[in-house]
Amino acid sequence: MYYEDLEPGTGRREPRAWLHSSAPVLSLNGEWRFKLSAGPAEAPADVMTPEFADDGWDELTVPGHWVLQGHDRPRYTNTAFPFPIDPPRTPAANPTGDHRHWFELPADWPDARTILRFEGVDSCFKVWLNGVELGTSKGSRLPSEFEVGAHLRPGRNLLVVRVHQWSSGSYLEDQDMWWLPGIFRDVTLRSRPADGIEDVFVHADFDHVTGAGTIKVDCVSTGPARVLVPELGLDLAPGESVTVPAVEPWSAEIPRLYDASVVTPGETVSLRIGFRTVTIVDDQLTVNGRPLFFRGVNRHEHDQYRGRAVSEETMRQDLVLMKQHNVNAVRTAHYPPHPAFLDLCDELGLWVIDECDIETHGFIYTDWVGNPVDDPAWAPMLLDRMRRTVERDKNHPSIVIWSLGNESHRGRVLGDLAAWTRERDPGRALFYERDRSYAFSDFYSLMYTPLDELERIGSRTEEVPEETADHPELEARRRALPFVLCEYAHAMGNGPGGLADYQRVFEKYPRLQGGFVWEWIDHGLLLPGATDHVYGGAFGEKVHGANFCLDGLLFPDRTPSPGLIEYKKVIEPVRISGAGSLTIENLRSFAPLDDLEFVWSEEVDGVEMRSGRLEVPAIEPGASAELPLPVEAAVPVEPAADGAGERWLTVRAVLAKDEPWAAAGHEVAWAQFPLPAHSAQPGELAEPARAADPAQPATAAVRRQPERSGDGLRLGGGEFDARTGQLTRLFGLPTDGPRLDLWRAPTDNDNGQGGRNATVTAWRAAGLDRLEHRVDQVEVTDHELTVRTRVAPDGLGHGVRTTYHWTANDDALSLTVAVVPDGPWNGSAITQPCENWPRLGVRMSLPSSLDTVRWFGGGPGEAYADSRAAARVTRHTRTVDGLQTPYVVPQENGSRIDVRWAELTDADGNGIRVEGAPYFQLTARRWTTEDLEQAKHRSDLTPHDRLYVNLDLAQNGLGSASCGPAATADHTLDVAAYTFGLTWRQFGGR
Ligand code: IPT
Repeated sequence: MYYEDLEPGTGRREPRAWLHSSAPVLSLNGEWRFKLSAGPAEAPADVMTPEFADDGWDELTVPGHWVLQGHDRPRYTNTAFPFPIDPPRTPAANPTGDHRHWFELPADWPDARTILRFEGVDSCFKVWLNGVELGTSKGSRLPSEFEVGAHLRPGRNLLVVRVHQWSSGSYLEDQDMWWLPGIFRDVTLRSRPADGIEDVFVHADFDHVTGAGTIKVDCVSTGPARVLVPELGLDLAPGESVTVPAVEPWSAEIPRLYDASVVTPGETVSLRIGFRTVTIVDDQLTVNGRPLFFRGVNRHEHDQYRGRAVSEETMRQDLVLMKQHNVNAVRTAHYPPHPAFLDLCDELGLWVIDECDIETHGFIYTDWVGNPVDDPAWAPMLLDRMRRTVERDKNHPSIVIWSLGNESHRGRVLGDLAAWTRERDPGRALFYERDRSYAFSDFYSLMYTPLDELERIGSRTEEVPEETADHPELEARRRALPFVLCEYAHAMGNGPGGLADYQRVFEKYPRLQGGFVWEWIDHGLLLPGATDHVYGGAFGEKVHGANFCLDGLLFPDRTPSPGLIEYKKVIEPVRISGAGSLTIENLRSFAPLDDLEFVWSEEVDGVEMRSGRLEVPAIEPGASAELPLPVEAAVPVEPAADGAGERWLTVRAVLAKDEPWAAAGHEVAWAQFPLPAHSAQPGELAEPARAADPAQPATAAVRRQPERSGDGLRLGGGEFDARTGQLTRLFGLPTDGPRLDLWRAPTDNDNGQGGRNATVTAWRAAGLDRLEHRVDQVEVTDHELTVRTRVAPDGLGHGVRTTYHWTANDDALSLTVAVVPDGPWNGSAITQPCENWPRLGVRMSLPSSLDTVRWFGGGPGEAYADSRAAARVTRHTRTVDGLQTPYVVPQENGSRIDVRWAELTDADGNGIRVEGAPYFQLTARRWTTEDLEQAKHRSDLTPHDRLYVNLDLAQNGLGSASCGPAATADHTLDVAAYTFGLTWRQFGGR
């Protein structure tokens, strides 16, 4: 059967470029008739005939996936094939969708050849026009064209397409994503003029030494053709090469395109040409003579409602968001995207790795036995995919690298694909990651590499891979290749942590040419009428990848997650730094900074005092300039009434004028510098001012004394249970008092991957999720209340001795918490060691009416030890609900870092103020950590009528262990003795 054989297709035309032609095109997108059968055997035999009665059939929107339109169900697997591995056979239950579409041929449709084109059908189909079979095709994310010949009639025509969800092709399409069958990209009829243009291959090189551009456009045409580039005054024959002494090159930074056309008497094809030359010089990929540096993302096509049937508007939105967040490169993981996406990349400026639609990952479960990429019988299917990729996309200047595919282990056939590609297009580099000999790749590449390994690769001291150990020549070649980290920083749930560390290592070694975060967007689906996004397992699938598809920098609705905000900061193309003076570094490869304007502001206690513009000289790519500080740092500024006089200088680089992807004023880069609080030397930078230590009350203040009354105890604004020492009221507000908290609702990265790297395993084994609190002593002295406790889990010998030390003066109630680990935290003969804690702080509850939070510290978004570059110090305000980050699967989130003080107030502006000594980390939510941990979807979180507040000294870093390394040692919260302080005050006029 055609869906199980090793033929890539039948009756199809040769692959060719995606062209913008003047010849008539009829879109066949729209409402089609649809019927799903359980398998090919159950599908109606005469469905292709015009007489067939489809009255009872449903309507289906094409392009679209039937599983997202009420037929059958989507399935998500990461690596597993959702059918038995028996290549090239398919299961009997092979959902088969028959599509019927009557369309009217316009009366003026030319009397010439016509072709029918499908941009993408998942995974295999047969097509009939007016009852006549045109052919079959496989290769879901690739185009197929058929001659319709004399079968097309004036007036009404019937197109019938039978689509099988599973085919031999499915074995090559095991990407980590939803299995979404259907005609999910456009369907068109295209008139082919007698003297028209069949194919075009643009070669436009740039000589960075002379500034000259060389252009040659190869054409396959049925009429005499000319190539016109009006702006350059060119009128060339196809295949004629001409060098223009001066052209403006194309780069992702300055995406200069020249309009061009290929003209025959019967047809005009419009092109947009970018001059650029891709070469590998020594160990670096260069374009136009400059090494590239990828600040990249891996992008799947995903829309929360429509799956991979993404609209052009969505494609543009993705690219605009990428540009706005300083992303300069995209790997089209793991298949060629809709062709319009690549036009947009040319236009807006992105470096592209265009990846072929090949991934055989599921053969991991046969130990790679039967892997198609190592079986010559599969060569036609595989080569067909590479050809269709390269031929379709060969005219995009944005594409600088072809990728043979993803995660398909090793195999001879990959060598055939590489050889064909190099021959067909010597003008681009070639990429394949999984073959550790890299024999078919111009890059050395890995995924999810830990930092220390990355350092070794940068410094060329990495170990020899097994695959090249006995092949010195291959090993020498591999060692000389540029390195690209094609996937890293797994953005699943809260995270990734460590982006700034990766960037530091990337920038240190020229061999490292950057990386691509995994991945751009969460693949959550929003089904009709639902409020929660679903992920694997929602449809009763037996084999599924659960929430492993929720690992993007965008939430499924395309709102940026904190991970994207962090990435934007870390990959800024302009670095502003300083000590004594300012240094501005242009980290771009091609563009000067003349599109940017530099502005500064000076804040005291988070309130702006002065601001202005910075005059920045021209700074060439790779160069930097030093400038004097823009403020008269010696001028004393009065502290704000509620502050300590902490001064900060903020310098921001913003767009000077509108760009196609953002308006003037859009912030590209920024930095903050602490200024001396008072009259220091002009131009001097300083450590941030520290708030007073609450444990050391100012001498002038009146120290309050504890007063007993019945079972209670009052100390300043605090009321305590005299027996337990628990705070019960805080300035009159009921509270259940701050008590030690070491637990957080595990993040996906805490959970690790299937037990690997699961920090949470050690945490749970150490009982951190079930700590009991025992009060050992409540001691009241003249001016102090001291509560000594031991916090420990049942059944284990370790715990923490925790002492709460309360004092009060004037209007302030202060607490110092001293924590000392006790017992065998480093494990025993049968328990494992627990080396770090998720968090260290206190938790308390307050009335839910305090639902506005204003704070001075890091923000506005959440931040953690290894994901805090984007937090800037100023005053921020959010509602309690606005503090939450809505991860699709609830988990720890929303922590604000370096908080000096925070005010939690009600609608009348009354409430509580809490101050750190000097800083704390703040979370406030209307549900508990336990609720967060239990919840599987956002709607599982029901607000209580209390506010749960965590005031932490620190939290463990995030890492990206959901697929990769855990937080590195410098971002872990080690099990050790700590002391921290907090002070509360009544706030407002209540
Ligand atoms: C890597 C895959 O290439 C990618 O598609 C995705 O599945 C990612 O993992 C995890 O989300 S492969 C893995 C072996 C690192």
